[in-house]
Amino acid sequence: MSDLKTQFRTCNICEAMCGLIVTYDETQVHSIKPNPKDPLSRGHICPKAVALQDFRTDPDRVTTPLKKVDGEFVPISWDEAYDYAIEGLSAVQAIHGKDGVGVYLGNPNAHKFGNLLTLPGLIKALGTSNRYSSATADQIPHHVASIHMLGHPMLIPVPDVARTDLMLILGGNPIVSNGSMMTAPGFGKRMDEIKARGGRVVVIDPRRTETATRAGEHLFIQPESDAFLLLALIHEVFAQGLEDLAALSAITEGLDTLKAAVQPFTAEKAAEMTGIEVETIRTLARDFATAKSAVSYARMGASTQSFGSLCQWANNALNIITGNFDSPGGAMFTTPALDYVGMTSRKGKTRSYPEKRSRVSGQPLYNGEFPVSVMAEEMETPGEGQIRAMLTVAGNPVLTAPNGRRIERALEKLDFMVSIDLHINDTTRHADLILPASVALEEEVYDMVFHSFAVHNTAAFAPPIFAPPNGNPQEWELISRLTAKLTGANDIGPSPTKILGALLPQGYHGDRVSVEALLAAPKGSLDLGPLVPNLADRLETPDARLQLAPAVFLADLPRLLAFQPPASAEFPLLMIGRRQTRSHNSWTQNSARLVKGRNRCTVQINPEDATRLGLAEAAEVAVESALGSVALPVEITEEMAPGVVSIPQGWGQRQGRLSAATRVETASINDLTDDSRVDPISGNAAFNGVPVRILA
Ligand SMILES: Nc1nc2c(c(=O)[nH]1)N[C@H]1C(S)=C(S)[C@@H](COP(=O)(O)OP(=O)(O)OC[C@H]3O[C@@H](n4cnc5c(=O)[nH]c(N)nc54)[C@H](O)[C@@H]3O)O[C@H]1N2
Ligand SMILES: Nc1nc2c(c(=O)[nH]1)N[C@H]1C(S)=C(S)[C@@H](COP(=O)(O)OP(=O)(O)OC[C@H]3O[C@@H](n4cnc5c(=O)[nH]c(N)nc54)[C@H](O)[C@@H]3O)O[C@H]1N2
Ligand code: SF4
Ligand SMILES: [Mo]
Repeated sequence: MSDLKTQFRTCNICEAMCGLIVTYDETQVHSIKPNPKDPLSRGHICPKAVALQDFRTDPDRVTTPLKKVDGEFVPISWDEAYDYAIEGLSAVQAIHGKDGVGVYLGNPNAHKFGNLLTLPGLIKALGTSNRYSSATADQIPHHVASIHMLGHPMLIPVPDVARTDLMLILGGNPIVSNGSMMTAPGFGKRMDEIKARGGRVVVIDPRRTETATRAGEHLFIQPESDAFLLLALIHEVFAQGLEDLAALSAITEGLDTLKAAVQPFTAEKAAEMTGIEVETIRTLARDFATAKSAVSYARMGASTQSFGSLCQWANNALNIITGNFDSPGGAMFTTPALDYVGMTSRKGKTRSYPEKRSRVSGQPLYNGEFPVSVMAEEMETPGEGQIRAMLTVAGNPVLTAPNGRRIERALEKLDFMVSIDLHINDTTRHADLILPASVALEEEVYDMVFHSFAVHNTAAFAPPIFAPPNGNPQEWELISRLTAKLTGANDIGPSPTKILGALLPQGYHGDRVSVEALLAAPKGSLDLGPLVPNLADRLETPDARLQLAPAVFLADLPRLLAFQPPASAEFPLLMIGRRQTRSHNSWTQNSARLVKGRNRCTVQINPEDATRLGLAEAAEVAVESALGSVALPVEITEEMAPGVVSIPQGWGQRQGRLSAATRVETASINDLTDDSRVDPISGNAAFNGVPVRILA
């Protein structure tokens, strides 16, 4: 055992950035344990961290470039693969123009700084404006709220969980998800700490989640009605004369406009739409406004719905008018070592938003990307700008985008497709060429994105532990080689670590943080301190003022007022998704240690609804929407609000991957979701509140 080595490393599967201690020898991992001294995660990990080793040794992993020949994938050399990729993409662009190639970037890219630093070069070399990512199936309303209120899409407030006295959580389940746009590993312990100091956590969700149970206070809410609740809370704060912008009053615009705009959004109206009682709403508004500090946090459930942007705007506005913005215990802004906002500052610049609209249905483009909801129609609809070839990098939209089956049909008809991935899966099986990616343990790790959303400022870097198999390049290198081939450049440019080394000195802690300092950090991570008020210096709006009532949100209020839940006699139930501790989106289901045990891909339903429909526990049923049908077992539980059912996201792997040993037949929620349901301001997919029926 003398050759066992140890490394401190950050897990980069999800946003929590847990500190790990990995012991390994030349060929394999011996153990993956939590790092109790990590200043952010403080000893927390989840079962997925241990599976990091499985992604490397997965027998189904793609480990050579694969070319499709007569419908079968055959291994080819890297030289051949690069040439084939460039030929195929260039041929399509020669006939159909630059926009003939579409690009879809999936979630794992956000966790790999090598990809984040090299993909922009590849996209620029392709010159296409047909760009998509999982961000529009997730969080674009947060960015849109920040653009219009604060002037920069990445200037996003984070709940100061360590100091708050009252936390509202709408549409987030951080005990399971480990926090999103809020890096807060070990959230359960953090909630216990809030309560131990006499504070409260109130969860508002159509499902009594793991987070709700541990918080101890939970209110059921009807799907997609959050904006009514948030606007009524604002209405009540004004009505009770409790507004107080504290230090921000000198730099804020639009208080009177906001006050007038929320007039129709009374507690009575919110009660009717949400199912939460009038008195509860009034008391909650008073408690929130009068708490020493309070923070409202609205996440996935409040973002992936028809009113996602209104929710994120109203959520910020509630924090602002109660003095809980940029203030300890409220919503605050990080000062990360790598300051992405500063690097891409928009100060003094005037832009109009949305920057563009999509060709076929006119959906908005933000952050250079069109909504994934329009990707299929952009492939299907002839004319200038039609997508005829796709490049997917770390994405699986057939399972993860709304109306995934339509995407699948559209991919089948493309002239050419390249995927950079780990697996042949429901998306990549349509590719003509698959280029194998390196996995986490084969790469340097530094989190370029999620330090910006962390509840405490830290920084950590670690080198690779193993080399990629078969002498394969690291993923950034393969991306850079494609770029160099496209542009005719002689070399592939600096490594991501080199770029990082040049960027860190320009960040908030440039005097202390460098790659060398991070490598020498005794606990594997540098503690850069708690969140500090800083908004006055950071506002990026053209007039450098905080905009409380941007016109784009006010203009959407009549649509909200006219909203009727879409349940009908034909489709009487409303469907929402859920996340699970032992799976991550659609791609970790090949780890035997994560999928073992009972089939967790079930449709959850309230006992009253189950009885009315004559459904028995564990019975196999069909769940149908206007778009499709899936079969899966029933799970009857008091956790569900009446009238609402839940199916977990990320399942439904049909073919091409999952070796027989670990395969369970499951269903894809996105066979049921509808790509025509979007939040019109941001174009974000409205996954929540899809009308469905259940047939025994
Ligand atoms: N274990 C695990 N962790 C993950 C992931 C994973 O797949 N597995 N995925 C990662 C990713 S990519 C992300 S973006 C984050 C997301 O992290 P979270 O934002 O915490 O997302 P979810 O856990 O899906 O929780 C969303 C909650 O919204 C509720 N909800 C649904 N509709 C509504 C509604 O209309 N109103 C309200 N108020 N609530 C609603 C759901 O019941 C659910 O409890 O998680 C990340 N972490
Ligand atoms: N109905 C419903 N749909 C949802 C959601 C929901 O809550 N409900 N959640 C949405 C959210 S928040 C998100 S973020 C999206 C996620 O949507 P996607 O990003 O499209 O999906 P993932 O499942 O994360 O797919 C990751 C892909 O990357 C591959 N991969 C893993 N690691 C690497 C790597 O290091 N390099 C490369 N090149 N490939 C890799 C995997 O094999 C897989 O094919 O799903 C969205 N879809
Ligand atoms: S919570 Fe996220 S970062 Fe932490 S160990 Fe699990 S997957 Fe990794
Ligand atoms: Mo996500």
